[in-house]
Amino acid sequence: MPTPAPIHEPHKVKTIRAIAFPSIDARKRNLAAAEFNVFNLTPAQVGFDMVSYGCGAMTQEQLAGQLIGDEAYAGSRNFITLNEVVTRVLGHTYVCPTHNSLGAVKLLLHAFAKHGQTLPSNARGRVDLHAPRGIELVDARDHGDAVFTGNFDLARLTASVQSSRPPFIGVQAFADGQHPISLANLRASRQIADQHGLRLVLDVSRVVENAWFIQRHEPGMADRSIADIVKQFSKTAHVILMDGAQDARANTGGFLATDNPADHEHFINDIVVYEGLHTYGGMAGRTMEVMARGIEEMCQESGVQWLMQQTERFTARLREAGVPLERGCDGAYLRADQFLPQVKEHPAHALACALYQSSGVRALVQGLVGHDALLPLQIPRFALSNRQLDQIADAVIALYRQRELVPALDRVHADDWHDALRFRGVFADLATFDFDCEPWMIHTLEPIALTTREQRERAIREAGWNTFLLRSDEVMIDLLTDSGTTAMSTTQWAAYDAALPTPATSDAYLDFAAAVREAYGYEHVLPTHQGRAAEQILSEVMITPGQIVPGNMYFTTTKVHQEYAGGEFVDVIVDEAHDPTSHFRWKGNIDLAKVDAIVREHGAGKIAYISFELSVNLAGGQPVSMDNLREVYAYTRKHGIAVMFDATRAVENAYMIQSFDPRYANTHVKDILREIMLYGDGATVSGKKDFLINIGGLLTYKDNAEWARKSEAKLRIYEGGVRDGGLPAADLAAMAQGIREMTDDRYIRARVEQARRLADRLKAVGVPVVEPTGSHAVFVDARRFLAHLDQEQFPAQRLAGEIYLESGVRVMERGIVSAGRDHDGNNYHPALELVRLTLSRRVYTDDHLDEVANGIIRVWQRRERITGLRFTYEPKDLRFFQGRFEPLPAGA
Ligand code: P70
Repeated sequence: MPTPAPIHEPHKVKTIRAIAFPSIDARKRNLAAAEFNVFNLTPAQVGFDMVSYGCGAMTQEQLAGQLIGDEAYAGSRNFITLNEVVTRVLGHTYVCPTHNSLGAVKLLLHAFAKHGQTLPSNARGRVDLHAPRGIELVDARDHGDAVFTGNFDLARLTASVQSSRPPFIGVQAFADGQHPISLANLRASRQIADQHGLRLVLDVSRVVENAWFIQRHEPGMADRSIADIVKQFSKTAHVILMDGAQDARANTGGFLATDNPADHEHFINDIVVYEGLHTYGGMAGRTMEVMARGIEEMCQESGVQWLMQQTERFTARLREAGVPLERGCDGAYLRADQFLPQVKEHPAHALACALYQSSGVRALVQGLVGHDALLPLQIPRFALSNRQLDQIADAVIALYRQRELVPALDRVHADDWHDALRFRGVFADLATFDFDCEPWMIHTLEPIALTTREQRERAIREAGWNTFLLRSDEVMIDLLTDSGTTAMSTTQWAAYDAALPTPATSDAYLDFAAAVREAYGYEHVLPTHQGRAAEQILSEVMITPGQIVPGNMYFTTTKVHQEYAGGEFVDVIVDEAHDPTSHFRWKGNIDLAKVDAIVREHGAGKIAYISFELSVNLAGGQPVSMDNLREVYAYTRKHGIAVMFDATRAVENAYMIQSFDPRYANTHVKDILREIMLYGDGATVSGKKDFLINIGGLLTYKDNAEWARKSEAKLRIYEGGVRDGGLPAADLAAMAQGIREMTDDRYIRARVEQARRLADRLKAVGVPVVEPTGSHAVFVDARRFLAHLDQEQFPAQRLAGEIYLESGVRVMERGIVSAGRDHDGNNYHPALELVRLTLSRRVYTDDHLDEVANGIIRVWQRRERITGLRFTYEPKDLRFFQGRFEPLPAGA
C-alpha cells in the first residue's frame, strides 16, 4: 500500500516572508513599466510568485547550515559533508560541485560533447542550453505511456544512438518538469547505453517528484520508500547532475557526480577554468552546506507526500473548472494556446499579464521563444498553504471565466529569449480576484513530532496528566499557548541580526519607542522582559496597600501582582462573560454599574486604577466594545481614576471592533487601536502575543512623567537598564518591527478568522465551545463536554489529556485547577471549566487545525467512557503549572 496522503504538513512554520498585495492600480502601473513582460516584475510587486526554482521554504536545519559555511578556498568542510551526503543519498562516490546546474552542463559538454553532435534526450528544456553550443537535441520520448510520459521510446533511442553516435544519452528525472520516467525504462536506457559504450547522464534535480510517481504508479514499487527509489534511480546512471535550487531547496548550487574516477578527473580539470575549484565548484561554503542538508532531507517520506498532495490538489481544482493544462511535477502548466484561442501570438505572455492584472499572481514564461503554448504555475516547495493554493487556483478559474476579454499583446521588441521580449498592451476590464488568506509565504519550517498512540499513552502518564509537563518533542500540534510561540518574519530577523548591542541607549530601543508611540500614541516607553514584569512594576507604582483594583475578569499573573502590592482585585466584568452559552458580542465589557457601586461605597480615592484587559483571555478571548471604552473613560475622568490597559491582545480587540462594529468596518486596525488607547492612561503588554516576538514586554504611560520616573527606578532594580528592561538590543529591534507588522489588516484577519473556522468545525457536530468565538483561541466547554463528571473531578484537566492522547494535540486547562484554593483550603469553583486551544501566530495552517478538530470530534464521540482525575501531587501556588494527576477508575 502506498503511504496515504498526509492530512496536514509534517512541519510547522518557523519564519515567514511577507507578501505584497499590490492594488489593481499598482498592478497596472507595474505592468506598463514592465513593458507587459512579467519577467520584469520584482517579487515586491507580486502577490503570489508561482515559480519553484530557488523559492522553496528551507528547514530550520538548512537555515542553520547557512551560518556554518566554511568559506575556505580549498578543502572546505562543507564540501566533505556534501560529498558524503551525495554518496549516501544518491549513491555516487565522486562529487564535483558547480555553481548551479548550468555549471554542471558546461563541464559535462566540455568534457564529452563536440559542436555539431546530436544528443538523444527525453527532455526538451535543455534545448535552450544545447542549441547555442551547436549541439542538437533529439527527442527520443515515448509519447504513448499515460503516466510515465518521460519514458524513452527504446527502439527510437537505439536507432538514434546507432545512427548518430552521440556523446552520451541525456535523461531528466521529470523531464521539463512534466514528464516522469519509470525505473524500468531508465534501466533499459542504461542497457542501451552500455551496449553502445555510452554514458547515461541523468539530471536528478527533480528526482523526488519522479520517485513519487514510481512509488505510486510503477508495478511492484508501492512498498519501497522514496529514499530507496531515489537511490536506485540515480545509481542507474553513469553520471548524475543536480540543481540545488530544486528538490534540495537551496537558493542555488549544483554538482556532477559519478562512480567513474576518470570522468571525475575530467570534470575537476575543467572546473578551475569554468567554475572555481573542485572543493567548492562555484558555490559559497554555506550553499554547499544548505544543499547537502536539503539533499539529506528531500527524501523524507511525509514531506514528499505533502508536496505531491499539493500539486495533485492544485491541478485537480483547476481541471474540474475546465482550465486547460498539463500536469507538472511542481504545479499546473496552463495551456495558454487553448486558454486564449483568440490570441495567436505569444498567448502565454498575454495570459501571464492578464493573470497578474486580475489577481497579482505571477506565472513566468521562460526560455527560448518558439515554445509559447505553456504557462507554468509552479508551487514553490513547502512555501504555501493549501488555503492559499486553493485561492490561487480560484484566481486562475475566475480569469478563465472571462477569458474572451483578454486581449493580445503588441510586440515591440522581438528576441530569441522570452525574458527580452517587450510588448505594448491594453488593460481589459477584467474583474479582480481578492485573496483572503495568510499574507505571507513560508520562509523556513520546523519539523513536527509524529507520535504513536502508545508513545502518547506513556507520555501523558509520565507527565501526570498535566499538559504543561509534556515535552515539546512529544507534541504534534501545540496549542498550549500563543505566548512567545510566534513565527518571526524575515524582516524581524534582519533587524535582529543588524541590531548593535550596548548596555546604554541602543538604536533598537529608540526604534522600539518610536514604534510604540506610533502604535499607541503613548509617550513613556519602558521595555520589560515580558508582561508579568511590567505588571509587577505597574502594581507597585500605582497601588497603595488597601486600595481596590476593579478589573474585567482576573488574569492569574496580573491579579497576583496586584495582591502582592497590597491591592484587592474586584471583578467588574459584565455578567454575560461568565456564561459560556451567552452570545453577547462584547463579553469583555466592564459593567459600569459595578464600578459605580464600588465608588459609592468606598469613594474614588479607594480605587488604585481600573485594570482594563482587552480581548479578555480567561473569558474566552472576548472583546471590549468601543462604546464601553469611551464610557468607562468618561466616568473615570469625572472621578479622577486612572485606566490601565492590559493591552496584551489589544490588536485582536481592535480587529473585533472592525469586524462587528459597523461604524468601524472601513477603518484600519491601526487607527482603531489608536482610538482604543486614547481611552486610557497607561498599559502593560506581554509582547509575546501581539508583538509577534518570542520574548519581550512593555510598560507604557500616555503622558504621566511622574509614574514613568517611579517605574524606571523599579525597572533598574528588577529588570535591567531603563532603555532595555533586560532585553538585548536584538530582541528590541525584532519587537519594534513586530509592532509595525501587528496592525496589518490582512495579517490580523488571517489570524483571528482561523480561530473562527476551527470553532465552526467543532460546533457543526455539537462540541460545546464558548460563544462567541474569541480572537486568540477556541475554548471548549469541558463542563458540558464531560457533563457526567463533577467539577471536583477536574473535567477540563482530563479533557486536555484525552485530546493529547487522541491526536498529539496539546491544549491548556482553564478551570478549577487553574483557579486554585481559597484561604480555607477549599477549591474555588469557577463558572468556566474550559480547555483552551490557543493559536500561535503564523505557525499553523488550516490543515493542521482540521486535524485538531478531527481529534476532538473523536474524543467527543467516546466522551461517556471518560472518567475524572485526582491529584497525586498538588503544589501550593499556581498549581496548574506543576500539579500531577491520575485517572479515576471507571465507576468512581
Ligand atoms: C497565556 C500567557 C500571559 C498574559 C496574558 C495577559 C492577558 C498578562 C500575561 C502575562 C502565558 C500564561 C501565563 C499564566 C498562566 C498561563 C499562561 N498569558 N496578561 O498563555 O504575560 O506571560 O509575558 O509574563 O495572557 O495566556 P507574560
